[in-house]
Amino acid sequence: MKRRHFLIKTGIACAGITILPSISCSNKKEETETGIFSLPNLGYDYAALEPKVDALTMKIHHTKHHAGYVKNLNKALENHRLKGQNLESICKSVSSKTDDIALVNNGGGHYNHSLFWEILTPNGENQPKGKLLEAIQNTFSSFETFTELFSKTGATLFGSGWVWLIVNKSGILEITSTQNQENPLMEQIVDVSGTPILGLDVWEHAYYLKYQNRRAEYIKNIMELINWTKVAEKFATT
Ligand code: MN3
Repeated sequence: MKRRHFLIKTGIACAGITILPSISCSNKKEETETGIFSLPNLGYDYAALEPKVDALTMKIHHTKHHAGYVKNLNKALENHRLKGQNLESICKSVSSKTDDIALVNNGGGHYNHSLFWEILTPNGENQPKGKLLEAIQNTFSSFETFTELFSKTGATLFGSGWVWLIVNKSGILEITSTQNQENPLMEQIVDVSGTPILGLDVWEHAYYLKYQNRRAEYIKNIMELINWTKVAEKFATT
């Protein structure tokens, strides 16, 4: 808790970074070679998730919030020991030390949002299929129970953060949440670490224009926009 309080007190803008191979990114080659990160394309229009997520929220979220994290990540890396590493490596390497705070906030912000855009689709699927569905049923007893637990975790998270479905160190699916722009790759920072395959942004900026204080309603609706095919691809590579 001391660390989280410190992050808040410093007032450093939170953002995230990620260079997952599967994340679509117009400058992926450049990022891999130079460590300079850029804002990925969404893969769909800002209005494509209407009416569940409104176009203005999507546009501000992408062009202001996410873009800010990318800009501040690149700035934070200028004279940092992790410069030149890819986004996943940066997330895995950051600690709670003062030197890393900007990378936690902005590296996390870039990673988290890149994943978020990727696992949403206008053609949301009701539920996963195949091995991912089997794994969810084995771990949570049913897809419905998983959805209930995942949604409740997001709805009850205090303040700003993310709810995740991860493959943990034992290779088991697990639901977890993180504060601010932290994520489960940050094993030196979070209590529960692993590889995220699904992440949901529950910061107010993700829903407040349309839903105001009704976070649970936002979660219920956005869970109908999940690209389970993409989540299953991520699960298959863990
Ligand atoms: Mn956000």
